[in-house]
Amino acid sequence: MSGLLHDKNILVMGAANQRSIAWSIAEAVHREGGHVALTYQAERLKGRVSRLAEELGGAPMIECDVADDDAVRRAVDRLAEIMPVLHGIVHSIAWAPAEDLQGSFVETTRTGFAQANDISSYSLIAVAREARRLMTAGGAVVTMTYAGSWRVIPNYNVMGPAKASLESSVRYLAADLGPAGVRVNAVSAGPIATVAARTIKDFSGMLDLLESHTPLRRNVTADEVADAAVFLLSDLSRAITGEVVHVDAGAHAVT
Ligand code: NAD
Ligand code: 0WE
Repeated sequence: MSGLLHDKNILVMGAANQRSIAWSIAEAVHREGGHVALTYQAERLKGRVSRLAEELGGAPMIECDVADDDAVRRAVDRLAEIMPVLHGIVHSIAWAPAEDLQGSFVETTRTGFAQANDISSYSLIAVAREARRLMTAGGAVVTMTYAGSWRVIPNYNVMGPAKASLESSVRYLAADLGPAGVRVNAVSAGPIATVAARTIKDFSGMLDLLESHTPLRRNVTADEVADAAVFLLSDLSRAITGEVVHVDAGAHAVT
């Protein structure tokens, strides 16, 4: 068997449904010969995620609410029974209160800011801290970010600073875990119509604008983002760590 991730054990966190970027990554990892374990946020998502897991030939599924350190530890304990050696982690999780993704940024609440950073940024540190005990053969951590971290995008609001914090954590984690052979990178994806994105006001207007302005004159698909994640999980990227790779049809390069 060939495949870029042949026989690699990869934990994929953040698949909620068929549109989730995490799901496209899980499919791409499977295609490349990797073994996927999926985590899901809560009981209410279990049914839907189990149908996805079936499509991968019965991938193991573990509940993990990343807001809770004990839940993260229990999830990694369960993972250890299935995958004693882990080669990769995909963190594809973000959340902020809906009321903080509209209106004036200056109205951002203390609790909204704390929650957005807790779920969307701190959780990467919590997961890396627990799961590194399974990454005894080295490995790769990949998280998902968005250009709202470094440029102002209307309504992205509190998620902007949360993604800036996430990208900075990628660099600090890369420095910390590099000596153990663990690389840490982020994919900065252009907008994709997932559940998390479609609730955003005038999302389709944004897609239309990008179609006429990006260097490639189009938007990106979750499958294209997934292929970049596979690259970052694979040995092809063995000298890349602490990096943020834009998969955005070139949007970051133009005004
Ligand atoms: P999605 O809604 O399918 O995925 C978000 C996931 O976060 C869901 O599976 C949800 O269950 C999970 N989650 C939220 N709170 C959680 C918690 N407390 N514990 C565990 N899981 C929790 O949407 P998506 O677009 O696939 O988002 C995935 C990642 O991609 C996010 O980090 C997002 O910021 C990023 N991203 C998305 C886009 C886009 O346009 N869709 C662009 C760039 C980056
Ligand atoms: O990171 C994101 C979205 C993350 C997100 C989405 C929601 C919707 C539902 C976080 N929290 C919530 N909370 C909810 O209650 N993206 C990169 C997608 C996104 O969101 C935007 C975008 C894009 C792109 C918001 C405004 C403008 C563009």
